[in-house]
Amino acid sequence: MKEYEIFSNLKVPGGSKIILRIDGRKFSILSHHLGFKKPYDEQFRDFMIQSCLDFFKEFSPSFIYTFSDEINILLSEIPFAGRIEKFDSVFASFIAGSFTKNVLNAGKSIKNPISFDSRVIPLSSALVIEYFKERQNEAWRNCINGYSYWTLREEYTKEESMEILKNKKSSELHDILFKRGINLAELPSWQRRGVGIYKKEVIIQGYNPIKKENVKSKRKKLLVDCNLPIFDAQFFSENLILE
Ligand SMILES: Nc1nc2c(ncn2[C@@H]2O[C@H](COP(=O)(O)OP(=O)(O)OP(=O)(O)O)[C@@H](O)[C@H]2O)c(=O)[nH]1
Ligand SMILES: [Mg+2]
Repeated sequence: MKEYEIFSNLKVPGGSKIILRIDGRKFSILSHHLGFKKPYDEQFRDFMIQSCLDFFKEFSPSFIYTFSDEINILLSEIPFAGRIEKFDSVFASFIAGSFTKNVLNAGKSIKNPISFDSRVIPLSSALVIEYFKERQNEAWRNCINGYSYWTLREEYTKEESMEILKNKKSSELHDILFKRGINLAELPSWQRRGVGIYKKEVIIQGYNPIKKENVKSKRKKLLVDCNLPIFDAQFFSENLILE
């Protein structure tokens, strides 16, 4: 029957960088059941971050970027001999298992099993930076739309809010929110720009007892960065993400 396993030889192209995008399935319903605050909930964010950290410890990727219910992962090497079936199944189920563990450990109960979808995106190094810039733009759009909708819902029904928001430019949304006391530019960075998980070089102060002198050395420390800059080439080169 092996000849019927027709997708098992589907592999990522050699020589390209591999990004995974893993996205929560029906998380609008899950968030409602778990009673997360709208549009942003710190505990939900922390569950997503913990899943990213679990992934980092298990698979040592180069970079993870998360916002809302999605996780973008730049792999540092190609596991499973590059087999797409393995990537999509193992990584998505790993995140679903981790996320479920995080929810249960926090003392919450779940009605239905949690799942994530997964896609594999092969890119050249130059396009990797473009990819993360695009996802960060999506995080920002998500932030504007989320605040606009949930702020209007305090005064209007679902249908009325959607009608008001239809075809509005982002400057008009800024105005709607500003009039109601929300300045988008002052929202926490993790809501506007998402969260990065990566290893950052830090300088460690030590003491050499033989030479009897203070010494400085470089170490890489895993960082959960909730204060990301707007992504540009400098961010990726400074943090050696594409090395
Ligand atoms: N309350 C709350 N909900 C959140 C938060 N972050 C993400 N979500 C929910 O996650 C959803 C993510 O969007 P989508 O991935 O398009 O929606 P989905 O319901 O997961 O749909 P599929 O991915 O197509 O299965 C948002 O619409 C929110 O409902 C949060 O901080 N608080
Ligand atoms: Mg989703």
